[in-house]
Amino acid sequence: MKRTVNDFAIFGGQPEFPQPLAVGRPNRLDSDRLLNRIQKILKSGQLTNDGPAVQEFEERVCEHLNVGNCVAVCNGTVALQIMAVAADLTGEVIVPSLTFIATAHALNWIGLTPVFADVDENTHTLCPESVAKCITPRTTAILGVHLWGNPCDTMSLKTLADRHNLRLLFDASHAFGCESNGVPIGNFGDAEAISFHATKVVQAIEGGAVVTNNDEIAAKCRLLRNFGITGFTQIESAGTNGKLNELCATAGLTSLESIETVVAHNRRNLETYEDVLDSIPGLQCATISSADRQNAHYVVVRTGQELGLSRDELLTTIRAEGIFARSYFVPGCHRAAPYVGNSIHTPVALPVTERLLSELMQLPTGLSVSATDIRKIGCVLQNARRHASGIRSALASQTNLRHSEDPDTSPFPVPNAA
Ligand code: T4K
Repeated sequence: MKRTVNDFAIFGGQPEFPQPLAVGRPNRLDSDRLLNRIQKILKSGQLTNDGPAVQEFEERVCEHLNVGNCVAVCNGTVALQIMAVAADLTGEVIVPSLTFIATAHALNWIGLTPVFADVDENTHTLCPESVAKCITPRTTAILGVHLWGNPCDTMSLKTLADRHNLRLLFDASHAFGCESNGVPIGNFGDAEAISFHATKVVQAIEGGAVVTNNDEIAAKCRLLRNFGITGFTQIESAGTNGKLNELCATAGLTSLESIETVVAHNRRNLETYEDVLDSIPGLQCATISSADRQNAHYVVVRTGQELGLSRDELLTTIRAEGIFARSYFVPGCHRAAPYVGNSIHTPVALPVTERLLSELMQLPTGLSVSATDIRKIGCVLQNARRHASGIRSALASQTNLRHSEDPDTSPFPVPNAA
Protein backbone atom coordinates (compact mmCIF):
# COMPACT_ATOMS: atom_id res chain seq x y z
CA MET A 1 0.00 0.00 0.00
CA LYS A 2 1.39 3.38 -1.00
CA ARG A 3 0.28 5.70 1.80
CA THR A 4 2.76 8.50 1.10
CA VAL A 5 4.84 9.61 -1.87
CA ASN A 6 7.91 8.06 -0.23
CA ASP A 7 6.25 4.63 -0.29
CA PHE A 8 6.55 4.59 -4.09
CA ALA A 9 9.53 2.53 -5.23
CA ILE A 10 10.87 5.35 -7.36
CA PHE A 11 11.39 7.36 -4.18
CA GLY A 12 12.84 4.49 -2.14
CA GLY A 13 9.81 2.34 -1.20
CA GLN A 14 9.40 -1.39 -1.85
CA PRO A 15 8.36 -2.29 -5.40
CA GLU A 16 4.87 -3.79 -5.56
CA PHE A 17 6.15 -6.50 -7.93
CA PRO A 18 9.74 -7.56 -7.08
CA GLN A 19 9.46 -9.86 -10.12
CA PRO A 20 8.39 -7.34 -12.80
CA LEU A 21 5.37 -7.90 -15.03
CA ALA A 22 5.86 -7.06 -18.69
CA VAL A 23 3.80 -6.34 -21.79
CA GLY A 24 4.36 -8.95 -24.49
CA ARG A 25 5.96 -11.58 -22.30
CA PRO A 26 5.65 -14.82 -24.28
CA ASN A 27 2.89 -17.19 -23.23
CA ARG A 28 4.40 -20.53 -22.25
CA LEU A 29 4.14 -23.33 -24.77
CA ASP A 30 3.08 -26.83 -23.68
CA SER A 31 6.57 -28.31 -23.37
CA ASP A 32 5.49 -31.98 -23.57
CA ARG A 33 3.67 -31.47 -26.84
CA LEU A 34 6.45 -29.29 -28.24
CA LEU A 35 9.28 -31.64 -27.29
CA ASN A 36 7.37 -34.60 -28.67
CA ARG A 37 7.01 -32.84 -32.01
CA ILE A 38 10.63 -31.69 -32.02
CA GLN A 39 11.83 -35.26 -31.46
CA LYS A 40 9.84 -36.43 -34.46
CA ILE A 41 11.39 -33.73 -36.61
CA LEU A 42 14.90 -34.50 -35.49
CA LYS A 43 14.31 -38.18 -36.26
CA SER A 44 12.88 -37.42 -39.69
CA GLY A 45 15.82 -35.25 -40.69
CA GLN A 46 13.54 -32.75 -42.52
CA LEU A 47 14.41 -29.48 -40.77
CA THR A 48 13.24 -26.87 -43.24
CA ASN A 49 12.22 -26.29 -46.92
CA ASP A 50 8.45 -26.64 -46.74
CA GLY A 51 8.42 -29.75 -44.54
CA PRO A 52 5.41 -31.50 -43.00
CA ALA A 53 5.24 -29.30 -39.87
CA VAL A 54 5.08 -26.13 -41.98
CA GLN A 55 2.40 -27.67 -44.19
CA GLU A 56 0.37 -28.78 -41.18
CA PHE A 57 0.73 -25.34 -39.59
CA GLU A 58 -0.54 -23.72 -42.79
CA GLU A 59 -3.54 -26.07 -42.87
CA ARG A 60 -4.41 -25.38 -39.22
CA VAL A 61 -4.17 -21.60 -39.77
CA CYS A 62 -6.48 -21.85 -42.81
CA GLU A 63 -9.00 -23.85 -40.76
CA HIS A 64 -8.81 -21.46 -37.83
CA LEU A 65 -9.28 -18.34 -39.95
CA ASN A 66 -11.57 -19.97 -42.51
CA VAL A 67 -9.34 -18.58 -45.25
CA GLY A 68 -8.33 -20.17 -48.55
CA ASN A 69 -4.55 -19.88 -48.36
CA CYS A 70 -1.82 -19.52 -45.76
CA VAL A 71 1.81 -19.13 -46.81
CA ALA A 72 3.97 -19.46 -43.70
CA VAL A 73 7.18 -17.43 -43.61
CA CYS A 74 10.05 -16.71 -41.22
CA ASN A 75 8.60 -13.58 -39.55
CA GLY A 76 5.92 -10.91 -39.84
CA THR A 77 8.21 -8.36 -41.49
CA VAL A 78 9.08 -10.74 -44.32
CA ALA A 79 5.37 -11.62 -44.60
CA LEU A 80 4.65 -7.92 -45.26
CA GLN A 81 7.41 -7.73 -47.87
CA ILE A 82 6.47 -10.91 -49.71
CA MET A 83 2.80 -9.86 -49.66
CA ALA A 84 3.68 -6.42 -51.10
CA VAL A 85 5.82 -7.89 -53.89
CA ALA A 86 3.20 -10.56 -54.70
CA ALA A 87 0.58 -7.82 -54.98
CA ASP A 88 2.82 -5.96 -57.49
CA LEU A 89 3.07 -2.78 -55.41
CA THR A 90 5.16 0.10 -56.66
CA GLY A 91 5.56 3.75 -55.62
CA GLU A 92 3.58 4.91 -52.58
CA VAL A 93 1.66 2.84 -50.07
CA ILE A 94 -0.63 4.50 -47.51
CA VAL A 95 -0.15 3.20 -43.96
CA PRO A 96 -0.82 4.48 -40.44
CA SER A 97 2.04 6.03 -38.51
CA LEU A 98 0.58 4.58 -35.30
CA THR A 99 2.01 1.08 -35.72
CA PHE A 100 5.15 -0.94 -35.00
CA ILE A 101 7.98 0.39 -37.14
CA ALA A 102 8.11 -2.92 -39.06
CA THR A 103 4.98 -1.94 -41.03
CA ALA A 104 6.78 1.04 -42.59
CA HIS A 105 10.28 -0.46 -42.67
CA ALA A 106 9.09 -3.59 -44.49
CA LEU A 107 7.87 -1.40 -47.36
CA ASN A 108 10.83 0.97 -47.33
CA TRP A 109 13.30 -1.96 -47.41
CA ILE A 110 11.88 -3.14 -50.77
CA GLY A 111 11.92 0.31 -52.37
CA LEU A 112 8.33 1.37 -51.66
CA THR A 113 7.42 4.72 -50.10
CA PRO A 114 5.29 4.52 -46.95
CA VAL A 115 2.92 7.49 -46.74
CA PHE A 116 1.41 8.07 -43.31
CA ALA A 117 -2.29 8.79 -42.85
CA ASP A 118 -4.07 9.61 -39.61
CA VAL A 119 -6.09 7.13 -37.55
CA ASP A 120 -9.54 7.02 -36.02
CA GLU A 121 -9.91 8.32 -32.46
CA ASN A 122 -11.70 5.18 -31.19
CA THR A 123 -10.33 2.24 -33.17
CA HIS A 124 -6.78 3.63 -33.63
CA THR A 125 -6.86 2.22 -37.19
CA LEU A 126 -6.61 4.06 -40.53
CA CYS A 127 -9.07 6.94 -40.93
CA PRO A 128 -10.56 6.62 -44.45
CA GLU A 129 -10.97 10.42 -44.82
CA SER A 130 -7.29 10.94 -44.05
CA VAL A 131 -6.31 8.11 -46.41
CA ALA A 132 -8.31 9.78 -49.21
CA LYS A 133 -6.23 12.95 -48.78
CA CYS A 134 -2.98 10.98 -49.17
CA ILE A 135 -3.80 9.39 -52.54
CA THR A 136 -1.61 10.57 -55.42
CA PRO A 137 -0.99 9.25 -58.96
CA ARG A 138 1.93 7.26 -57.44
CA THR A 139 -0.22 5.44 -54.86
CA THR A 140 -0.68 1.73 -55.54
CA ALA A 141 -2.04 0.41 -52.26
CA ILE A 142 -3.58 1.03 -48.86
CA LEU A 143 -2.09 -1.09 -46.07
CA GLY A 144 -4.29 -0.96 -42.96
CA VAL A 145 -3.16 -2.23 -39.56
CA HIS A 146 -5.67 -3.92 -37.23
CA LEU A 147 -3.93 -2.26 -34.29
CA TRP A 148 -4.34 -3.96 -30.87
CA GLY A 149 -6.62 -6.42 -32.70
CA ASN A 150 -9.14 -3.66 -33.47
CA PRO A 151 -10.44 -4.34 -36.98
CA CYS A 152 -9.89 -1.58 -39.54
CA ASP A 153 -12.91 0.01 -41.22
CA THR A 154 -12.55 -2.60 -43.96
CA MET A 155 -15.70 -1.54 -45.86
CA SER A 156 -14.79 2.14 -46.23
CA LEU A 157 -11.19 1.29 -47.11
CA LYS A 158 -12.39 -1.17 -49.76
CA THR A 159 -14.70 1.44 -51.28
CA LEU A 160 -11.79 3.87 -51.42
CA ALA A 161 -9.38 1.30 -52.83
CA ASP A 162 -11.87 0.20 -55.50
CA ARG A 163 -12.62 3.80 -56.49
CA HIS A 164 -8.92 4.52 -57.07
CA ASN A 165 -7.98 1.07 -58.39
CA LEU A 166 -5.63 0.41 -55.48
CA ARG A 167 -4.64 -2.81 -53.79
CA LEU A 168 -5.99 -3.20 -50.27
CA LEU A 169 -3.74 -5.09 -47.86
CA PHE A 170 -3.69 -5.48 -44.08
CA ASP A 171 -1.09 -5.95 -41.41
CA ALA A 172 -2.91 -8.36 -39.10
CA SER A 173 0.04 -8.94 -36.77
CA HIS A 174 -2.04 -8.07 -33.68
CA ALA A 175 -5.29 -9.59 -34.83
CA PHE A 176 -5.04 -13.37 -34.98
CA GLY A 177 -8.37 -14.69 -33.67
CA CYS A 178 -10.21 -11.36 -34.08
CA GLU A 179 -13.26 -10.83 -36.28
CA SER A 180 -14.96 -7.99 -38.07
CA ASN A 181 -18.76 -8.32 -38.43
CA GLY A 182 -18.47 -12.07 -37.86
CA VAL A 183 -15.73 -12.57 -40.48
CA PRO A 184 -12.32 -13.65 -39.17
CA ILE A 185 -9.47 -11.22 -39.75
CA GLY A 186 -7.37 -12.79 -42.50
CA ASN A 187 -10.20 -12.66 -45.05
CA PHE A 188 -10.09 -8.96 -45.90
CA GLY A 189 -8.56 -7.06 -48.79
CA ASP A 190 -6.28 -8.75 -51.31
CA ALA A 191 -4.19 -10.34 -48.56
CA GLU A 192 -3.23 -9.97 -44.90
CA ALA A 193 0.15 -10.41 -43.18
CA ILE A 194 0.46 -11.96 -39.71
CA SER A 195 3.32 -12.09 -37.20
CA PHE A 196 3.86 -15.21 -35.10
CA HIS A 197 6.63 -13.59 -33.05
CA ALA A 198 7.18 -14.99 -29.52
CA THR A 199 5.31 -12.03 -28.03
CA LYS A 200 2.14 -12.65 -30.05
CA VAL A 201 -1.12 -14.41 -29.19
CA VAL A 202 -0.13 -17.33 -31.45
CA GLN A 203 3.62 -17.69 -31.61
CA ALA A 204 6.17 -19.72 -33.51
CA ILE A 205 9.12 -18.16 -31.60
CA GLU A 206 9.80 -16.32 -34.88
CA GLY A 207 7.33 -16.71 -37.71
CA GLY A 208 4.78 -15.07 -39.93
CA ALA A 209 2.33 -15.75 -42.73
CA VAL A 210 0.48 -14.25 -45.65
CA VAL A 211 -3.17 -15.31 -45.64
CA THR A 212 -5.44 -14.66 -48.59
CA ASN A 213 -8.41 -15.88 -50.58
CA ASN A 214 -6.64 -14.78 -53.76
CA ASP A 215 -5.03 -17.96 -55.16
CA GLU A 216 -2.83 -16.02 -57.55
CA ILE A 217 -1.30 -13.91 -54.77
CA ALA A 218 -0.82 -17.04 -52.65
CA ALA A 219 0.99 -18.85 -55.48
CA LYS A 220 3.28 -15.84 -55.96
CA CYS A 221 4.03 -15.72 -52.24
CA ARG A 222 5.04 -19.39 -52.29
CA LEU A 223 7.40 -18.71 -55.15
CA LEU A 224 8.84 -15.55 -53.58
CA ARG A 225 9.57 -17.15 -50.21
CA ASN A 226 11.73 -19.82 -51.89
CA PHE A 227 14.03 -17.79 -54.19
CA GLY A 228 11.54 -18.10 -57.08
CA ILE A 229 12.65 -21.72 -57.52
CA THR A 230 10.17 -24.14 -59.08
CA GLY A 231 12.43 -27.16 -59.70
CA PHE A 232 16.02 -28.39 -59.38
CA THR A 233 17.00 -26.47 -62.48
CA GLN A 234 14.11 -24.02 -62.80
CA ILE A 235 13.93 -20.49 -61.46
CA GLU A 236 10.74 -18.72 -62.40
CA SER A 237 11.05 -15.35 -60.69
CA ALA A 238 13.02 -13.18 -58.33
CA GLY A 239 12.66 -14.24 -54.72
CA THR A 240 14.10 -14.39 -51.25
CA ASN A 241 14.58 -16.87 -48.45
CA GLY A 242 11.42 -16.33 -46.41
CA LYS A 243 10.91 -19.92 -45.31
CA LEU A 244 9.64 -20.93 -41.90
CA ASN A 245 11.70 -23.79 -40.47
CA GLU A 246 10.23 -26.98 -39.05
CA LEU A 247 11.13 -26.27 -35.43
CA CYS A 248 9.39 -22.90 -35.47
CA ALA A 249 6.40 -24.45 -37.25
CA THR A 250 6.05 -26.99 -34.41
CA ALA A 251 6.08 -24.14 -31.91
CA GLY A 252 3.35 -22.49 -34.01
CA LEU A 253 1.28 -25.70 -34.04
CA THR A 254 1.68 -26.12 -30.28
CA SER A 255 0.78 -22.49 -29.64
CA LEU A 256 -2.25 -22.65 -31.93
CA GLU A 257 -3.60 -25.56 -29.89
CA SER A 258 -3.82 -23.35 -26.81
CA ILE A 259 -5.27 -20.23 -28.44
CA GLU A 260 -8.71 -20.67 -26.84
CA THR A 261 -7.12 -20.86 -23.35
CA VAL A 262 -4.90 -17.84 -24.01
CA VAL A 263 -7.70 -15.70 -25.43
CA ALA A 264 -10.11 -16.65 -22.62
CA HIS A 265 -7.45 -15.67 -20.06
CA ASN A 266 -6.73 -12.40 -21.90
CA ARG A 267 -10.41 -11.55 -22.06
CA ARG A 268 -10.89 -12.18 -18.34
CA ASN A 269 -7.84 -10.00 -17.67
CA LEU A 270 -9.28 -7.25 -19.85
CA GLU A 271 -12.58 -7.39 -17.95
CA THR A 272 -10.73 -7.14 -14.64
CA TYR A 273 -8.74 -4.15 -15.94
CA GLU A 274 -11.97 -2.49 -17.13
CA ASP A 275 -13.48 -2.99 -13.69
CA VAL A 276 -10.40 -1.66 -11.89
CA LEU A 277 -9.90 1.33 -14.19
CA ASP A 278 -13.56 2.31 -13.99
CA SER A 279 -12.96 3.91 -10.60
CA ILE A 280 -9.80 5.83 -11.60
CA PRO A 281 -10.55 9.19 -13.23
CA GLY A 282 -8.04 10.01 -15.97
CA LEU A 283 -7.49 6.38 -16.98
CA GLN A 284 -9.72 4.81 -19.58
CA CYS A 285 -9.54 1.38 -21.15
CA ALA A 286 -9.19 1.93 -24.89
CA THR A 287 -9.27 -1.64 -26.16
CA ILE A 288 -12.46 -2.31 -28.07
CA SER A 289 -14.27 -5.20 -26.42
CA SER A 290 -17.40 -4.99 -28.55
CA ALA A 291 -19.33 -7.65 -30.41
CA ASP A 292 -16.28 -8.11 -32.64
CA ARG A 293 -14.38 -11.10 -31.33
CA GLN A 294 -11.21 -9.73 -29.76
CA ASN A 295 -8.08 -11.61 -28.71
CA ALA A 296 -7.52 -9.00 -25.94
CA HIS A 297 -3.79 -9.44 -26.45
CA TYR A 298 -3.13 -5.77 -25.68
CA VAL A 299 -4.62 -3.85 -22.78
CA VAL A 300 -4.56 -0.28 -24.04
CA VAL A 301 -5.22 2.57 -21.64
CA ARG A 302 -5.74 6.22 -22.45
CA THR A 303 -4.46 8.71 -19.90
CA GLY A 304 -6.25 12.03 -19.40
CA GLN A 305 -5.76 15.29 -17.55
CA GLU A 306 -7.81 14.18 -14.55
CA LEU A 307 -5.00 11.81 -13.68
CA GLY A 308 -2.79 14.71 -12.58
CA LEU A 309 0.28 13.01 -14.11
CA SER A 310 1.41 12.84 -17.71
CA ARG A 311 1.50 9.42 -19.33
CA ASP A 312 5.30 9.40 -19.09
CA GLU A 313 5.32 10.42 -15.41
CA LEU A 314 2.93 7.57 -14.72
CA LEU A 315 5.10 5.11 -16.71
CA THR A 316 8.19 6.14 -14.74
CA THR A 317 6.32 5.71 -11.47
CA ILE A 318 4.74 2.33 -12.15
CA ARG A 319 7.77 0.79 -13.86
CA ALA A 320 9.70 1.30 -10.64
CA GLU A 321 6.94 -0.78 -9.01
CA GLY A 322 7.73 -3.62 -11.43
CA ILE A 323 4.79 -2.88 -13.73
CA PHE A 324 6.61 -2.63 -17.02
CA ALA A 325 3.93 -0.85 -19.04
CA ARG A 326 4.79 0.36 -22.56
CA SER A 327 4.12 3.44 -24.67
CA TYR A 328 3.72 1.70 -28.02
CA PHE A 329 4.41 3.06 -30.66
CA VAL A 330 6.33 6.18 -29.61
CA PRO A 331 7.79 8.09 -31.43
CA GLY A 332 5.38 7.15 -34.26
CA CYS A 333 6.72 6.02 -37.63
CA HIS A 334 6.55 9.56 -39.07
CA ARG A 335 8.95 10.76 -36.35
CA ALA A 336 11.37 7.86 -36.83
CA ALA A 337 14.33 7.59 -39.18
CA PRO A 338 14.40 7.55 -42.15
CA TYR A 339 10.91 9.12 -42.49
CA VAL A 340 11.11 12.05 -40.08
CA GLY A 341 11.17 15.49 -41.65
CA ASN A 342 10.36 14.27 -45.16
CA SER A 343 6.99 15.57 -46.40
CA ILE A 344 6.76 12.76 -48.97
CA HIS A 345 6.02 10.44 -46.07
CA THR A 346 3.76 12.81 -44.16
CA PRO A 347 1.67 14.86 -46.59
CA VAL A 348 -1.20 15.42 -44.11
CA ALA A 349 -1.43 16.46 -40.46
CA LEU A 350 -1.73 13.57 -38.00
CA PRO A 351 -3.48 15.18 -35.00
CA VAL A 352 -5.16 12.01 -33.71
CA THR A 353 -1.97 9.97 -34.07
CA GLU A 354 0.01 12.66 -32.21
CA ARG A 355 -2.54 12.77 -29.38
CA LEU A 356 -2.71 9.01 -29.03
CA LEU A 357 1.09 8.75 -29.04
CA SER A 358 1.24 11.08 -26.06
CA GLU A 359 -1.68 9.53 -24.14
CA LEU A 360 -1.70 5.77 -24.67
CA MET A 361 0.00 3.12 -22.62
CA GLN A 362 -0.24 -0.66 -22.62
CA LEU A 363 -0.46 -2.68 -19.40
CA PRO A 364 0.82 -6.23 -18.82
CA THR A 365 -1.47 -9.14 -19.64
CA GLY A 366 -1.17 -12.72 -20.90
CA LEU A 367 -0.90 -16.02 -19.06
CA SER A 368 1.78 -14.71 -16.68
CA VAL A 369 -0.59 -12.01 -15.33
CA SER A 370 -3.42 -12.98 -12.93
CA ALA A 371 -6.57 -11.19 -11.77
CA THR A 372 -4.86 -10.70 -8.38
CA ASP A 373 -1.93 -9.00 -10.15
CA ILE A 374 -4.37 -6.70 -11.95
CA ARG A 375 -6.13 -5.73 -8.71
CA LYS A 376 -2.69 -4.86 -7.27
CA ILE A 377 -1.85 -2.87 -10.39
CA GLY A 378 -5.18 -1.08 -9.92
CA CYS A 379 -4.20 -0.12 -6.34
CA VAL A 380 -0.86 1.27 -7.54
CA LEU A 381 -2.61 3.30 -10.25
CA GLN A 382 -5.26 4.53 -7.80
CA ASN A 383 -2.56 5.63 -5.35
CA ALA A 384 -0.50 7.24 -8.09
CA ARG A 385 -3.52 9.36 -8.92
CA ARG A 386 -4.15 10.15 -5.26
CA HIS A 387 -0.55 11.32 -4.79
CA ALA A 388 -0.20 12.78 -8.29
CA SER A 389 0.91 16.27 -7.29
CA GLY A 390 3.45 14.93 -4.76
CA ILE A 391 4.83 12.48 -7.30
CA ARG A 392 5.05 15.17 -9.94
CA SER A 393 7.03 17.56 -7.69
CA ALA A 394 9.27 14.77 -6.37
CA LEU A 395 10.00 13.61 -9.93
CA ALA A 396 10.83 17.16 -10.97
CA SER A 397 13.25 17.62 -8.07
CA GLN A 398 15.09 14.33 -8.60
CA THR A 399 17.52 15.01 -11.40
CA ASN A 400 18.89 11.47 -11.41
CA LEU A 401 15.46 9.89 -11.58
CA ARG A 402 13.77 12.38 -13.85
CA HIS A 403 12.22 10.40 -16.62
CA SER A 404 14.32 10.41 -19.74
CA GLU A 405 13.55 11.70 -23.20
CA ASP A 406 12.85 8.09 -24.05
CA PRO A 407 10.09 6.93 -21.72
CA ASP A 408 10.79 3.33 -22.70
CA THR A 409 14.15 3.37 -20.95
CA SER A 410 13.52 1.12 -18.00
CA PRO A 411 15.24 1.20 -14.60
CA PHE A 412 14.55 -2.55 -14.57
CA PRO A 413 16.29 -5.40 -16.32
CA VAL A 414 14.23 -7.52 -18.68
CA PRO A 415 12.40 -9.98 -16.44
CA ASN A 416 13.82 -13.46 -16.43
CA ALA A 417 11.69 -16.43 -17.38
CA ALA A 418 11.39 -17.90 -13.86
N1 T4K B 1 3.49 -5.31 -37.77
C1 T4K B 1 3.11 -5.06 -36.51
C2 T4K B 1 1.88 -4.23 -36.30
C3 T4K B 1 3.83 -5.57 -35.42
O1 T4K B 1 3.44 -5.29 -34.15
C4 T4K B 1 4.98 -6.36 -35.67
C5 T4K B 1 5.75 -6.88 -34.57
C6 T4K B 1 5.33 -6.62 -37.01
C7 T4K B 1 4.56 -6.07 -38.03
C8 T4K B 1 6.56 -7.41 -37.36
O2 T4K B 1 6.46 -8.77 -36.99
P1 T4K B 1 7.82 -9.60 -36.70
O3 T4K B 1 8.76 -9.38 -37.86
O4 T4K B 1 8.38 -9.11 -35.38
O5 T4K B 1 7.31 -11.03 -36.63
C9 T4K B 1 7.86 -6.76 -29.93
C10 T4K B 1 8.16 -7.77 -31.02
O6 T4K B 1 9.56 -7.93 -31.23
C11 T4K B 1 7.52 -7.49 -32.32
O7 T4K B 1 7.37 -8.73 -32.97
C12 T4K B 1 6.15 -6.86 -32.16
N2 T4K B 1 5.52 -6.49 -33.39
C13 T4K B 1 6.25 -5.64 -31.28
C14 T4K B 1 4.92 -4.97 -31.08
O8 T4K B 1 6.67 -6.05 -30.00
P2 T4K B 1 9.27 -5.39 -28.28
O9 T4K B 1 10.59 -4.74 -28.45
O10 T4K B 1 8.22 -4.56 -27.73
O11 T4K B 1 9.37 -6.75 -27.43
P3 T4K B 1 10.34 -7.04 -26.24
O12 T4K B 1 11.60 -7.66 -26.76
O13 T4K B 1 10.45 -5.84 -25.38
O14 T4K B 1 9.54 -8.19 -25.48
C15 T4K B 1 8.40 -7.92 -24.70
C16 T4K B 1 8.60 -8.46 -23.29
O15 T4K B 1 8.68 -9.87 -23.30
C17 T4K B 1 9.89 -7.97 -22.63
O16 T4K B 1 9.64 -7.69 -21.29
C18 T4K B 1 10.83 -9.16 -22.70
C19 T4K B 1 9.90 -10.34 -22.73
N3 T4K B 1 10.39 -11.43 -23.56
C20 T4K B 1 10.49 -11.22 -24.90
C21 T4K B 1 10.97 -12.23 -25.71
C22 T4K B 1 11.10 -12.00 -27.20
C23 T4K B 1 10.73 -12.63 -22.97
O17 T4K B 1 10.60 -12.80 -21.74
N4 T4K B 1 11.16 -13.63 -23.78
C24 T4K B 1 11.31 -13.48 -25.13
O18 T4K B 1 11.72 -14.42 -25.82
O19 T4K B 1 8.92 -5.89 -29.74
